[in-house]
Amino acid sequence: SQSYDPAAVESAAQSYWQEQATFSVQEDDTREKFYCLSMFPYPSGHLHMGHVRNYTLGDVISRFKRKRGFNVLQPMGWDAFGLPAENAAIQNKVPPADWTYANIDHMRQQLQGLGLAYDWQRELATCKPDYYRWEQWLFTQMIERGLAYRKTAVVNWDPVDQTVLANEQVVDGRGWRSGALVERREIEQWFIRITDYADELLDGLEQLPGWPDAVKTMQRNWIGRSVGVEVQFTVDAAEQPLTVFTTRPDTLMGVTYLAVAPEHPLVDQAMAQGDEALREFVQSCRSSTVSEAVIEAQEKAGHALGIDAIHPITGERVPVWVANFVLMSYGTGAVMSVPAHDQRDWEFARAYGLPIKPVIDPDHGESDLDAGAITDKGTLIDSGPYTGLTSAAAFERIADALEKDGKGRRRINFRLRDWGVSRQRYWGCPIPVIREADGSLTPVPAEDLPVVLPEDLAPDGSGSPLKGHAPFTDVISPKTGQPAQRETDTFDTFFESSWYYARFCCPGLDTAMLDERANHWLPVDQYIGGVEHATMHLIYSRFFHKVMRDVGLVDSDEPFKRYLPQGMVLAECFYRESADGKKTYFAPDEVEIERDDKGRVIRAVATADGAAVSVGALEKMSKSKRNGVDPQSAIQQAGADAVRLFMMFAAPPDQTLVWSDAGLEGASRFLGRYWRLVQAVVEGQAPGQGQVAADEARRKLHETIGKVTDDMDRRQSFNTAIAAMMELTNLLYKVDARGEGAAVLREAALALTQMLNPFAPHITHVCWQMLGEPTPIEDAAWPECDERLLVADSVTLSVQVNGKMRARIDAPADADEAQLQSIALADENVARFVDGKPLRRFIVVPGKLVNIVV
Ligand code: ANZ
Repeated sequence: SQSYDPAAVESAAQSYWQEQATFSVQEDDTREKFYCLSMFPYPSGHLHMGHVRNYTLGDVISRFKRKRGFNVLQPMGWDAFGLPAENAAIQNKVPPADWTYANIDHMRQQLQGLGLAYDWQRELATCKPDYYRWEQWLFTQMIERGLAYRKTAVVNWDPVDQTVLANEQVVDGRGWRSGALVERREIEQWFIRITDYADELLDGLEQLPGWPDAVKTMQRNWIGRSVGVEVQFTVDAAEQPLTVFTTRPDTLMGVTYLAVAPEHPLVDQAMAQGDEALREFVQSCRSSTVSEAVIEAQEKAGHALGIDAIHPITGERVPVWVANFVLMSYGTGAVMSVPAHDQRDWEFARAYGLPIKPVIDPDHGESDLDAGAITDKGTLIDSGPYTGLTSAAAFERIADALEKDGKGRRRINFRLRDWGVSRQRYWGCPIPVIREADGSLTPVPAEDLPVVLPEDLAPDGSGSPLKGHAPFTDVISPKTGQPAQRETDTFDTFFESSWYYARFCCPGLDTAMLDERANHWLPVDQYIGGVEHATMHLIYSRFFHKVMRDVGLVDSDEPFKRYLPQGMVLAECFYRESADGKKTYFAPDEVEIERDDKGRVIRAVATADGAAVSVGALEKMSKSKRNGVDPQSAIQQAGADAVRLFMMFAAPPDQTLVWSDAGLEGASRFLGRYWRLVQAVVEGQAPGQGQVAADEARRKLHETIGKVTDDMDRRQSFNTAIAAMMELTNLLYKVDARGEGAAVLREAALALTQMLNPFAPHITHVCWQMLGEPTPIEDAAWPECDERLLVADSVTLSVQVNGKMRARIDAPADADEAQLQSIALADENVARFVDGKPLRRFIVVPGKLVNIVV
C-alpha cells in the first residue's frame, strides 16, 4: 500500500480543482445560495498565520455548506491600495504598482497552496481601474445627494518633507523619516455624511442576530447615541447665547460654572482682552494633539475667561471657563458643569476651587462628595420647583420648561463623526473631481470615468508625486471647456474595502457598479475576519450598503448576515534582557529548546552562542517579538492539510490559538492514521484487533455523524467536531473486519472521509478516489445520521456520595429512580461510603449523574 506523502497528495488535488474549476459558481435558482466571505488581505508580500486561520475557517464553512446542498460562493481578492506599497517604493525605488502586483502573484500561490475553495474567476484587485472606477462613480452620486461635502480638517504636516503624514507615520510627535516635529495644519478635504445614517446604523444592529453581542456593543459605542437637551445661557459680553449640550438636564440646578473648548469662538473674544496667561494656556491646547483618546487621558486643566453667563432658570451668574477636556467636535463645544454629579467637573472644580452643589439624592451608590462626584440618578433636592421629582421626571419637566421659554430644545447627539476620506497620498483611488480656474469644483462625469491613477510614478517621500505631474493634473474641464486641474488627493483605503463584497457578485461587469446578480447573492451569509475591524471597516461597509440601496443597486439593508471574528494566533517568544532592560528577541529557529513531556520548556539556548535565553509570555505573532511562524515552512514540514487541521483543532474559532509544533505534528500523525485506515479498507484488510462488534461500531459512527453535523452547522464548534472524528478513528481501528464488520468499516471510511474533507480537503480528495467513489467528493453529499441507531439501551452514570465521585454505573436507559437507587447502592464502592447510614437525599441528573447525601 502507498504511504502518505502530503506534498504529492496536495499537488494532485490542487491541480484537479484548478483544471475542473471545481469552485466556480453561477447563480442557480434551484438551490439555496450561501455566500461565505473571508476578509480579503492587503498584499503585503507574505501570508501570515492570522490569514491562514481566517481563510481556513471560511473554507471549512464553505465546503461544509456545499456538501449540505447549498450553491456556495466563496471569492477572494486583494485590498491593494495603501501606505506600505508607497513606503516600499520609497525604500526600494520601485513603483508601488510593481511591488503590489508581484506580491499578489506570490500570495495567490500561497493561498492556492492551502487548498482554499475559491472561485478564482471572480478575483479582483482594488487598485485596478475596472474596480475603482465604480467607487469614483458612487462618490459622484454622493456629491449629488449631498452626502459628500467639503470641510477643513486638521492634518499632520511634516515641515521638512513638506508632506501630510498619516497618523501611523507620526512617531512620538515627529515625522517618521525626517524626525521633524509634526505641525497641525488645517486643509480642505472631502467628508462623507455617514451621520445621516447614524440612526439606521444603530437600529440595524437589532436585525443582526448572527453577529456577536460584543461586536454589536462596540458598534453601538462607536455610534454613541445620546439623548439630551441643548440649554442656552445668555452671556453679557456676547450677542449670541452660549449653548451647551447635556444628557443630564435634571442636574441643571447644580450648575456652578460653564466650560468651553479651547477652539470655541467665545475664547477668541475673551483673549482679545489681553490676558497673557489665558493666551498661553489656549495656545498650548491648540497646538497639542487632536486625538480624543489623548484628550480624555490628560490631566484636567483650564482657565477662567473673565466672562459670566446667566442661569436660564435661577437667573444667577455663573463663570465661564475654558477647559482642555471639552471637545470642539462634540455637541456644541460647551458644557454646563455640575461638579456634584459629573466626575470630570468634580476634578476640575477641586483643582480650581469652584463650588460644588449637590442636587441629586442618589437611589444607589456612594454619596460622599469628598470622594468624588455622585453620578447615579435619584431624587432632586435643593432644586426649587423641581425638588422631589425623580431624575427621569425632572428631565422631562425641565426640558419642557426650557423649550417653552425658548431657552433650550431636546436633541440627540452622536459620537459618530462624518467620515473624512481625503488622503494626500499617491497609491490610492483618485478622487474624481476637477478644480476649475475660478476655484469651483466639478465632479468628473460618469462617461469620463475612471480617472486612472498613473502606475509608473515613483514616490520619494516628499509628498504625492501626482502633485505637479502635468499629464495627470492638466485637464480640459468637461463643464467649461477651459483648462482646469485635477484633484490629486486619493480616497481613504477604507473606501475600497467598503463594497468589494458586492462587486464579487458581478465579475466582468463593465457597464455598471453592480447588476441583478448582486441581489441574488447578497447579503453575505457568513463573514469571517479579525475583530480589529469590528468598528471602522464594518461600519463603513454597512453604510456603503445602505447608500448603494438608496441609489437602487441592492435591495437588502445589511451586507453581512453573520459575522465571525476569529481569535488571534499566539506563540511563545524568546528573548534576552540587557542590563538597561532592553529586550532582544530571538526567532524560534535561532533557539534550541528542550521540553518536558507536558511541552514545558526546560532549557532554551541561542544556537549562535549556546548561552541561555528566557522564554517570554504567549504573545500575538509579530515582527517586533520575532515569534511569527511562517505558514510556508509549516506547510513544507507537515503539509497544508495538517496545518489547517491543527488550526481548527487547537481552539474554538473566536478564542486565541497558541501555535505549537507538537500540535502540528499531532495533526499530521492523525492524518497518517486516517490514511492507513482507508488503505486497509481499500485492500479489504482488518486494521486492528477486532474487539469492537460491528453494530457497536455502526452506532458510534452515526453518533459521530450527528455530533459533527451539529457542531459544524449550528455551533460552529470545529475543534469538538475534529475531536469526535479522532475518537471515531480510534474505535474503527478495533473493529472486527470479518462479516458485517467489513461493510461497517467501508461505510465508516466513506463518512469519515466526507466529514474530514472540509478540514483536510487534499488527503480526503485522494482517499475518496481510492475508495472508488464515482462522484467527486466535492460534489458528494454530507453523510446522514441514522437516528434509529442512536437509541442506546443502556447509559453510564457517575455516582457521587456527599459530593465526591465514587463510582460509575451502567443502568437501563429507561430506569426509574427506585431502580437507579438499588443499582447505585449495589456498587461496592458506593456501599462502602454510604456505610449503612440512612439516605438524606437522592438526586438524579438524567443520563449523567446520581447524587447521594447521607
Ligand atoms: C451636565 C452633566 C451633569 C453632564 C452630569 C453629565 C453628568 P455623552 O453621553 O457622551 O453624550 N459634554 C457635552 N458636550 C461635551 C463636549 N463637547 N466635550 C466634553 N464633554 C461634553 O455625554 C454628554 C455629557 O458630556 C454632557 O452631559 C456634558 O456633561 C458632557 F451630572 O452635562 B453633561
